[in-house]
Amino acid sequence: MPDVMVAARASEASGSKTQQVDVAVVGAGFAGLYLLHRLRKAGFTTVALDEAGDVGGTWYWNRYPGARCDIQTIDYSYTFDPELEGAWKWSEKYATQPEILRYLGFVADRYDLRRDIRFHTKVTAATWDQVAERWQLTTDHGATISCRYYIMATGCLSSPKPPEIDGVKDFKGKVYFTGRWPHEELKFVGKRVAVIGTGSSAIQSIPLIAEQAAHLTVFQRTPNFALPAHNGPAPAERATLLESDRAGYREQARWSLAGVPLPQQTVVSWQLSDAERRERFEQAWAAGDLVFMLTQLWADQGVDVDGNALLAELFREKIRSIVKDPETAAALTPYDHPFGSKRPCLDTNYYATYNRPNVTLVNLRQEPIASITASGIKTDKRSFDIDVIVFATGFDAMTGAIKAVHPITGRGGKSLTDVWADGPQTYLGLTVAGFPNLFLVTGPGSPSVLSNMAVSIEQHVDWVVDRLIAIQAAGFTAIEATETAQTGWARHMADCSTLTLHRLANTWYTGANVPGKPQGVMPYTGGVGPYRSICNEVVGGGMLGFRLTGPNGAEQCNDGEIVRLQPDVRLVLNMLAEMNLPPIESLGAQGARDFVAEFNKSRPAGRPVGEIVDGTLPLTDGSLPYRLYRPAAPGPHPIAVYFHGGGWVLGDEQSDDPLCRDICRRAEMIVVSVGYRHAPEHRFPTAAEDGYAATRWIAEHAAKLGGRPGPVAVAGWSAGANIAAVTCQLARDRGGPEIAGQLLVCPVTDCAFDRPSYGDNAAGYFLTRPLMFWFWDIYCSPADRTDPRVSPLRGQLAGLPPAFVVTCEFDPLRDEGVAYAEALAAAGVPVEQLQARGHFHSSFAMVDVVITGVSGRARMAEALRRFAGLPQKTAQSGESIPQGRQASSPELNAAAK
Ligand code: N01
Repeated sequence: MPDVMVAARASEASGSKTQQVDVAVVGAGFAGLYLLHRLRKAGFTTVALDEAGDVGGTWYWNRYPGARCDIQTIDYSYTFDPELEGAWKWSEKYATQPEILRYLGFVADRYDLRRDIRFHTKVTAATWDQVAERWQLTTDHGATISCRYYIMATGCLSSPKPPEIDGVKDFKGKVYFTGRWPHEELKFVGKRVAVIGTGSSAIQSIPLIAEQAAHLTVFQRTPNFALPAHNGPAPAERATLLESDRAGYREQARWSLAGVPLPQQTVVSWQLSDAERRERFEQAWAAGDLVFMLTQLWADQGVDVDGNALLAELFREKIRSIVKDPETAAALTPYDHPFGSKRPCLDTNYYATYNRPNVTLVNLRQEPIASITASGIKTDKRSFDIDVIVFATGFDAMTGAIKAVHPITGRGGKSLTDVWADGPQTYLGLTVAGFPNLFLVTGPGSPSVLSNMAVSIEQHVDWVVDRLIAIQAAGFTAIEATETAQTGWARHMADCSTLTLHRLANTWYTGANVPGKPQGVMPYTGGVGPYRSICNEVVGGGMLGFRLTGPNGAEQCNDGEIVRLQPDVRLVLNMLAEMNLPPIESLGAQGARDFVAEFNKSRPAGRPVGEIVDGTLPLTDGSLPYRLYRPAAPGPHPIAVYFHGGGWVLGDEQSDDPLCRDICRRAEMIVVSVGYRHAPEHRFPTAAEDGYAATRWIAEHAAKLGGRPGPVAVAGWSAGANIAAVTCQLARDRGGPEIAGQLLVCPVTDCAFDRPSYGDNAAGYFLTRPLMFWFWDIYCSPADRTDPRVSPLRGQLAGLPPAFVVTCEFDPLRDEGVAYAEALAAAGVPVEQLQARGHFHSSFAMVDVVITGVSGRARMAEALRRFAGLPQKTAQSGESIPQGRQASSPELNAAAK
């Protein structure tokens, strides 16, 4: 018997006035309407509840003048039904609030949704009944509700912040909130109006209020970046693109980063000249497209403080060129956050409005509001007589509409407010451990507000409803996220938040706008496409991270974490898997070298250094090429001799170019990358002996190379780190040169292959077990393998220079690297270890690709500086901020400047 019928009979028997449904949904906006449609089609009895008097959600409440969407409307629409798409035509590039509201009404009518919506109804409490396995809801209007599943489609920006300014109650004039705007048209003619706030709502409404008001005074706490919308008809080329391949266009949006069909930008800022960057910026400014401006100028704009600063400065120039009064222009110019880290705005005449004689900007950073009085607003310097105050002060975002609206009590009587006391915890942003059968649409932990909401909402709703169908078909009645999965998601969220610059601003994304709210980046910053693939993997992995239960003790729990790799490592590995490359070991030595050379052509160009010089250094039986990287600052600099990776078979003095540049820039040391000889042409011990000979020559010729005479450091990655380690042993045993320290990144240290990492990471992480076997076979005969010149772990370790040893979790070489570090320490060598969680063998060599490797590379550079006796550097350019730590404002300010 269907679930609902059992429940209905139970309720009839008890004679209660409880409404029995399979699913209750809170909210009748974009998400609630689509949920209702899908659930109904799937055969679930459903009721939706909304405090509002009609459908629309955020578009019902936010009726202030100028309210529009700021993602092109062609992209901000439902896509689930091509016939619906054909039946509605948007009139503008960015539709107004009334038109969007009409659209949502049209959708509600088309699918006859209103009959299942209880308007003017607020849920006052939701309690999980463990025995019945149902949620019991009380409401402020009408029957209580009993439902199997409870879905919050409450939106992210639905709970307006109360005014935090003393004296509001004393004010005799009119007070309005942009987020709760009256339905009747307001007239500001002849009025002295104050707008408090300069976020999106204020920036949209200020120009229109200024046109009417006798005088408008804007109270600004933090200036924002705003881009002109250049609104008008939907751009023809976008419409043509959509109409020529509707399905393809929508699919591209679903797998994009922001939910809008724009490609991933690959050109980095330092590959462009000033003129080229300016040209790109001007094009984006003229296009009036926020997502384009946020994602398409250069690849590093959203992930690197330096790349971002170039864009922010172009923005600032624009503000200065539009606003005539220099003091007002200065006050409107943002300096305290990277562009895009706080939600930028789309405007129509915003900055130009400050050129009007009837508009005054009050900079609250210089004169904070002291109080609101009966007749106006007092700062600590002046008083303003005001007739109308508009609060555009924003929302208790992401969690407010879920947590603050009503008590939600889950399993064991736990309250969601208590569980989230230190910040929201979810699995996928959709579910919460301890709260069975509760779903959040665009909850904290989902891409939500960092994406095109329409795209994210459809994905969430489809995923949730498909799961409910599947759960029911399998005979389960309850679904709940596990603690392991939820903790893993929090870790993945934190990893993702090191990728973008959102962590560097105090915003509603981080909870900073609400006094006392726990701080942390709440939306998922990993992108819409990656998020979608993760959700699909959860299903593919047998509902990984969920416990499903049902009648008669039925239970299924495939516990675990869905993402253990760093987010960008995951992307790289997925991309490599999609390329379906032949195993490198199947290509032969020359084929493998050609492959690597070709592969390296597609990586981002390394960043500029002061100078790059190619040269050769002599050997007793020939010569070796080298490439020298010199810092821009005046020398002489200490020297690090670098050995590239490639299993003693592949690569050359140029193949680790981005990493060498990175070390040179960060450590401010000369890096000399040595082109040692390779197998099979030159087998063991050639590479080791070349490494030693090259180091000796470089140390002896330090001054000639423009470096600081004295001890050199050695560094290397993979087989190169093996050569660096061996060089230290040979230098100790052969009377020099003196080595200041060794940086060993994912080193080969031993010929034993039975350590767990060889098994755990045998396949799937680019450097495979068979590939390592192949390298060993080509370089070194089994009889020679225990020689410390190839297995340094088997050598004498006492008396070696200090070491910094880096290992990566998903690397076959992980355990031998750790073993080497431990053995060095046991032998009395000063050692520091970096065991990089979620990284793979190539993470640190993939500069500007694996962005989460930045903090690790910064630590490596600091280690080299210590070896060289250079002073420690402070966090540079926001890049070297350790993972998971919030940057303090002084750091950011220093970086931004
Ligand atoms: O709110 P906000 P919003 N004293 O939080 C200031 C979406 N949206 O309603 O930055 C003085 O952005 C506050 O200052 P500060 C969009 O995602 C979309 O404008 O905290 N000032 C800030 O300037 C947007 O981001 C559209 O220092 C105070 C402003 O008030 C989100 O909704 C349109 C203050 C609040 O800005 C929220 O936008 C509108 C105080 N006590 C909104 N408290 C579209 O176009 C706060 N402020 C689709």
